Amino acid sequence: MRNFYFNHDGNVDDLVSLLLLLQMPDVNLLGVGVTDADGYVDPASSASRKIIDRFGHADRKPADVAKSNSRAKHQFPDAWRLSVFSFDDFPLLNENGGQIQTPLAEKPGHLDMIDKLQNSAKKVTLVMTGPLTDLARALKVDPTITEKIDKLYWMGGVLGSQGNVAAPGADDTMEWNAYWDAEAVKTVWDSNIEIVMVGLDSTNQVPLTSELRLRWAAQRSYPALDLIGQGYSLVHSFEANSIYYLWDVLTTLSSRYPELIESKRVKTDVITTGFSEGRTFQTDKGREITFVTSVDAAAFYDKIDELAKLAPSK
Ligand code: AGV
Ligand code: CA
Repeated sequence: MRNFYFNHDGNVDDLVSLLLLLQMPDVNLLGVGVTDADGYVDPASSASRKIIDRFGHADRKPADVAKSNSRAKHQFPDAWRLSVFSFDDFPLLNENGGQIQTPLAEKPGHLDMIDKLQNSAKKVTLVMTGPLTDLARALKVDPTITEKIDKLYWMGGVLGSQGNVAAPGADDTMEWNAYWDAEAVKTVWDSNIEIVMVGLDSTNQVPLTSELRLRWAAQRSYPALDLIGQGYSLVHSFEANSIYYLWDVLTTLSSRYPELIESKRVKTDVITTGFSEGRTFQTDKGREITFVTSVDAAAFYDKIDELAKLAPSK
């Protein structure tokens, strides 16, 4: 068994990532933290607890879910943050009259992360699919947690010049999770944690297409694939530049199935002020990370199906 900790921020692909992490046969998920970023934190925590109730396996599911009290430097648009209210209301997650077994953790996200890491006998794989704020705050409270982190897999950043932030005062060279709190990215980059960055450069290779939606629809007799199809039906791109990708799911599957991806070692840094706040870039003076360059998309989609079919049927 491998020990994992997951911090996400409540958009559809974050919740699908949780669902799939719960199915990995040799992954013991020690804990889940929810950041108030790309989804409102209350329905995002509630939906996470319901997913664990309905789709977790008794021998390896987390005991609770921690709500973060970290706050944005730049908050996500409400148009994106609202979808989790609908997700949390899905009938598939509310067959128990809305009762939830998995409790909320007593501590906020960053302190929960410290506890779960320090209480682990083994090193932990940390997967983060939203801003890095909770990890940056955890490092300030207890810098020794780095000894318990095997690797950090982070969905965030971009090394090409095209970002995905369309906001006044931003030059669109940055990715949203980095823009939400660029200082936090810097803090994590300044630590000695082994970082694997899944940026837009690789996630651009796995867009959400109508073929994928139909592929999941055709398999909806499997409850987890039904939930995935329903979840993604909440998100559509009506503006240029806001195509939905399987950003977080790629990050999550990379953390356990590195054979799906290719990567290289690069030196990088992050800009924390001005028009390019949140921009990650390559530089010889930067710190070394593993940067994911490409993905075997066909194998990746197959893996989603395979894991989803392992979910408890009832
Ligand atoms: O920048 C990608 C991150 C991922 O962690 N999120 C979505 C994923 O959860 C922000 C984001 C960028 N474009 C979006 C986003 C869109 N069109 N809808 C919702 N979220
Ligand atoms: Ca996310």
